[in-house]
Amino acid sequence: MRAYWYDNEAGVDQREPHDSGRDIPVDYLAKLGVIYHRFEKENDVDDLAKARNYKNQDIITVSPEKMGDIYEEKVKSFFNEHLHEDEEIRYIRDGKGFFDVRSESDEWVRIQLEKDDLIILPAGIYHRFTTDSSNYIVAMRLFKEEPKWTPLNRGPDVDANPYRQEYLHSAPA
Ligand code: KMT
Ligand code: NI
Repeated sequence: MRAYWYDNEAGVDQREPHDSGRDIPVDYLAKLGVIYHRFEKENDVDDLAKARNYKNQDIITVSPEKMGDIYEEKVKSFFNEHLHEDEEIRYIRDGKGFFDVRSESDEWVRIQLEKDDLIILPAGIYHRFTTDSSNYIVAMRLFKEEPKWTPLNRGPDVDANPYRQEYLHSAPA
């Protein structure tokens, strides 16, 4: 895992690093409510899932080989800024990718994840995802009961969403 400020350079593919060269420490992520773990044993994930009342999981492969024609479309849609009304846990099993989350001052924080990295994004945080230029990631997605993955894209209505408001009043630095 490595976190850094996104460079916001326009006209450069989202899958490029967009590395400003300014690193971000893991405890700053914690202030945003973003929890990071490196788990080399799947047992550790089972323990975390139990402790947080997660009961289900699946595995998604995001790659052109697996997704075929809809790959590019999927990658674009994962990159729309959105939030969820539930926390989002992703445990990377292979490949690499980027989760971008908004800082308390609304800047993009880019979090580069690879195999054995696990991230918990709190409900209500604005974020987006992309593969990197290798176009390949395998991730375990954990969920409590029903998967509640509906992305709520950023806009005035979603800014007013109670989960967004609760997040703003709890986590940020
Ligand atoms: C998300 O929330 O955007 C995703 O689940 C993307 C695929 S998981 C690497
Ligand atoms: Ni999401």
